[in-house]
Amino acid sequence: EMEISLRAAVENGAELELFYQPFVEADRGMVSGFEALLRWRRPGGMVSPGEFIPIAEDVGLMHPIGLWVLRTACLQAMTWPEHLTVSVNLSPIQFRNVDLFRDIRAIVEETGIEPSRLQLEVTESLMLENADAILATLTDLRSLGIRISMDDFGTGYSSLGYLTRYPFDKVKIDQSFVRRMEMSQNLAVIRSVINLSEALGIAVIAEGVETEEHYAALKAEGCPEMQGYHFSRPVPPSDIPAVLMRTY
Ligand code: G
Ligand code: G
Ligand code: NA
Ligand code: MN
Repeated sequence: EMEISLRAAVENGAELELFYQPFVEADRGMVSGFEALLRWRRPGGMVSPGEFIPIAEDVGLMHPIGLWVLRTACLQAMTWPEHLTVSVNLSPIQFRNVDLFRDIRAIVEETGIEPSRLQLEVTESLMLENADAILATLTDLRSLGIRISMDDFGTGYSSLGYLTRYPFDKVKIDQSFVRRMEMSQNLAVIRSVINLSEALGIAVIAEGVETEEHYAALKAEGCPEMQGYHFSRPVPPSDIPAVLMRTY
């Protein structure tokens, strides 16, 4: 049942929306970019992507949805000040489509987005797929100037190895470490990811920053960029100007 209405939502495009959650640069306390997060507004209410993305993946709808997200996010970013980046999540399923690279390149050209403003977020589960093909696609995307982020870092099976074997520009420290950073084990992981990314020349951002205390503690650890409810929840595009007015 959800499959049929999801198919209709993709075809008429009317019920899908993107919300945006800011990244904050710790030094200046200013917004550096936004992550696009998909929302499905059905007549009965909002459905979480956690619920419908697995279905979209199962029924072959993830590729068209993913391209809609990318095109919409790039067009939106074209209305922002030019220093702001836009981040888009990619499902591992999208990498099974041999046209993925060409489709992304076409959207970059068609929307006119400066490729270095575009970040694509992939999760560690992607690295469990066909490694050579994934590596080739990520390398092709980077050759256009697009940035690649590893999302939810530290939750996977072989996180450290992936960082050296695949061409990432940024790692996103998973929310689970930040949420309970009072525990010395979590703090140790956060510290080592910050040090490691520095040593490897990779950018780093902490996700799930919900409190002033966590913001201050992460700044003290030298974490350069952060994201979380402390700064802003994901907001509709109409709220972006207000978010840009704030400093933290
Ligand atoms: O926004 P929210 O916390 O409800 O997102 C739940 C999950 O859905 C997160 O894991 C998030 O990464 C994922 N998600 C949100 N938007 C997209 C999207 O456009 N594409 C993909 N592949 N995943 C998304
Ligand atoms: O998998 P990914 O990291 O893309 O998931 C992003 C999801 O995390 C979004 O759905 C977003 O709503 C949620 N999120 C973002 N910041 C916070 C936060 O500070 N606390 C919690 N609990 N969730 C957050
Ligand atoms: Na993400
Ligand atoms: Mn994440």
